[in-house]
Amino acid sequence: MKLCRFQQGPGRPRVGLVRDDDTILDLSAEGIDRLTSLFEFEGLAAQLGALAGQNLPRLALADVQLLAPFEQQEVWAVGVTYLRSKKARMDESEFSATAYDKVYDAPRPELFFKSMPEKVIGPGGAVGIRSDARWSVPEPELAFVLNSRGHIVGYTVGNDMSSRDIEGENLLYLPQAKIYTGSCALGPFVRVSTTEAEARTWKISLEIKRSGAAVFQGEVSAGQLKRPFDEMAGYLFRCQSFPNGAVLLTGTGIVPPDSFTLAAGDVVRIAISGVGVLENSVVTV
Ligand code: DO4
Ligand code: MG
Repeated sequence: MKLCRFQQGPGRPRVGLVRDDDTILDLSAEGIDRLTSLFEFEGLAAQLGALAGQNLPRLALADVQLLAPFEQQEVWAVGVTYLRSKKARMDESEFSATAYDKVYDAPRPELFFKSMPEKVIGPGGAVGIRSDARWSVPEPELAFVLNSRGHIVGYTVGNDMSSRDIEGENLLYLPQAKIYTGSCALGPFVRVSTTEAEARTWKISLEIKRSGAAVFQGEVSAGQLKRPFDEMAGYLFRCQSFPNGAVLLTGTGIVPPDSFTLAAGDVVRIAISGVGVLENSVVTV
């Protein structure tokens, strides 16, 4: 089952249950207009099952504007969770190579703050590359949607846009490499009621198009994520509370070759087989 947040024209954001036939059931008709509240329900699957059987207004996906699928959740990220990411970071920086090598195997993961909710780019929006960076890449990542108790209630598609030259120059520049206008995109759906075992069978793929032609394509299995899901969520909620829940990006396993950098006008398409496709254009900020 998948949930979304959407808008029609200038109307207020609404919550929808996504059906297999490219339509959505408008849950706002039942007074449900916040995903955050739904994520707090212990019996979410049963409740959504019951709602799916009701005669709710149905809208074509093509007729609505999909929004990032959450409301007030902070976005955080785990890093260096795939072998490919560890190798890429160690190659990009002699200065920080030991830190990346160590954190890959350490019990405590690398966790960093990524975005305030209001700054997140939704499906179809424009992600940013910094005008003062020379080497910019998208990072396609499986994202956990966590409720206030730290339970993984769903999964969405995430893009942890990064400036690799700034990150590689000095580890202390990480916040500047990771947090800037348009550096985080999420959506389009939240896949709920599924297990870690199932999520680990999903394929994550990235395609970057320039002037209509593919300039990079890559794929990884979410099964290659090194850390157990509860471990990553558990560290985020250690000694910190999130009254509205949180979103946690889980690291990238796809890294374009070192000769590649994004350019304004590119289109980034990230697909996760069990969730959906997040597509964004690129602008310089
Ligand atoms: O410290 C570097 C960031 C790592 C990261 O974002 C990733 O592995 O996805
Ligand atoms: Mg990342």
